[in-house]
Amino acid sequence: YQGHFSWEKYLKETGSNAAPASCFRQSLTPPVNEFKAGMKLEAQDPRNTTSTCIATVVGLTGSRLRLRLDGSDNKNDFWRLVDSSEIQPIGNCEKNGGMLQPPLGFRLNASSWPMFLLKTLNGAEMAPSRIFHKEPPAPEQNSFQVGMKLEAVDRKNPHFICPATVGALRGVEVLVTFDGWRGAFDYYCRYDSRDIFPVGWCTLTGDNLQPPGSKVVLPKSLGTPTDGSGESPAMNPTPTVGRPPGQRGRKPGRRKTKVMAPWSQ
Ligand code: MLY
Repeated sequence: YQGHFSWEKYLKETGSNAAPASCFRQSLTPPVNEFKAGMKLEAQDPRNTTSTCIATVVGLTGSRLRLRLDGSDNKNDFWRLVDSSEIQPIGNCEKNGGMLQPPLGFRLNASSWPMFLLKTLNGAEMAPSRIFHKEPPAPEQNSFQVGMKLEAVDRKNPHFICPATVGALRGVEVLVTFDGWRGAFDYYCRYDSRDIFPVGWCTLTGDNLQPPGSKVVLPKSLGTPTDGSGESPAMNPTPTVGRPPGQRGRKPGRRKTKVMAPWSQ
């Protein structure tokens, strides 16, 4: 169940095409997620990619894991596919001659790291190596085209996967733009990024695809609307009159009006 959003209807309504699956560095049949909350594994520290840390699975969503580095806080969770090369079974780092590192922002004194490591691994449930999947190979070249539709991680809110459009190409990079949102969430990534997926990915994995935002984004040639309403969806307009400047969004106590988007089922 994906909040009534239907790609089939949406592609028709917008007269657009999905990027072919061969454009992406993703498995054609998404990898099964056999991880369980509480399992421990090794992960690259996203804030310090040269260090390998211990991570705990704190959530599961489709083919992805919500991870938290042991010894870190709960404000820096990150998401990885079960076929990411940035996660490994415990023991892998040492096997390759490396040493497990405390995460950036380790909440204890650095000198207590060895004892912390012993304690965190003692009696822990370690994710078995058979539930890790090999990362798919990268396509040979960037074969995206401007206007193609895809599903993409919102990097500012990485638990969200959202309908998106290729906004531009720049060598090996693609500009990911989020449908129905102004530019604030856009980003360039490599064509073989693990954060972009073919249309239908979330349906296959059971991950939760967000519906598009409701801002009508006009083609650049028609000029940019300058109403200053920021990133708030247009379908839920809130008059600025009578409200303190800078305070945006919904009036307290007022219920969001349910508006049917044309691409809803
Ligand atoms: N609280 C945020 C959420 C925005 C999400 C946008 N993504 C889906 C592209 C906001 O309203 O700004």
